[in-house]
Amino acid sequence: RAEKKPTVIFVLGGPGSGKGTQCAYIVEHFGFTHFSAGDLLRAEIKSGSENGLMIKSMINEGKIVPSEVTVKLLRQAMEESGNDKFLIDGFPRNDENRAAFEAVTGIEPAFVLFFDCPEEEMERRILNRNQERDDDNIETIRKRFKVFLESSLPVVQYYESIGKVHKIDAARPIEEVFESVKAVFTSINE
Ligand code: UP5
Ligand code: MG
Repeated sequence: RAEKKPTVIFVLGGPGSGKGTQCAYIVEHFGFTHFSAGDLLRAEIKSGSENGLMIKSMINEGKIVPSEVTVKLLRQAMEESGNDKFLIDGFPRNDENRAAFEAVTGIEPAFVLFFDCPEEEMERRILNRNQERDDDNIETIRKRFKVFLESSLPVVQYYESIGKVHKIDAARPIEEVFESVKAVFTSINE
């Protein structure tokens, strides 16, 4: 039985680059279901699962949670959603994440959106956010930036090397960034 694979778009970019903000707009305009890997992990902590403490300490250190945990949460969320078009935000964060998702789901992304933003601007945004996230303190923010440069940018570079990245200048006002995002989705649908 040939089952049609869902469409997946990975939404990548540094901490505070605007991934969640832009995904909310994409959902409104283009009918995707949005899953933030970070949000799923934070929900897992709140649920009191046996992995909760491990996840909490990794997030507080800005470290990348083991793929088996994150991929399982993403796969469950996708299965339960009833949709077949997904924005996966903040994942994959390293090469191991990327390989594990592909091995478990058999899905390769249709394309990757990459929000490019200078670190000073991302830091400013996170410090102004006030969402009471445990990792929004300056020490953890610096660790998140370091992990992003060392482990996550190489994933973006990999997808660039196979021609799948749409790079967006994310250092502009929210509406302007979304105009560029919209142009990508509109050109894909034609
Ligand atoms: N804002 C947004 N766009 C703006 C704009 N154009 N101009 C001005 N302001 C703008 O935006 C951040 C703030 O900036 C908001 O206040 C917004 O209003 C404003 P947001 O859209 O929230 O940015 P986002 O890129 O989503 O930032 P976030 O902090 O969520 O990114 P991270 O990648 O750091 O966080 P995430 O939740 O993905 O991951 C957190 C941690 O979970 C990781 O550090 C890691 O420890 C763990 N994790 C894993 O281990 N594995 C995973 O797969 C995923 C996460
Ligand atoms: Mg986010």
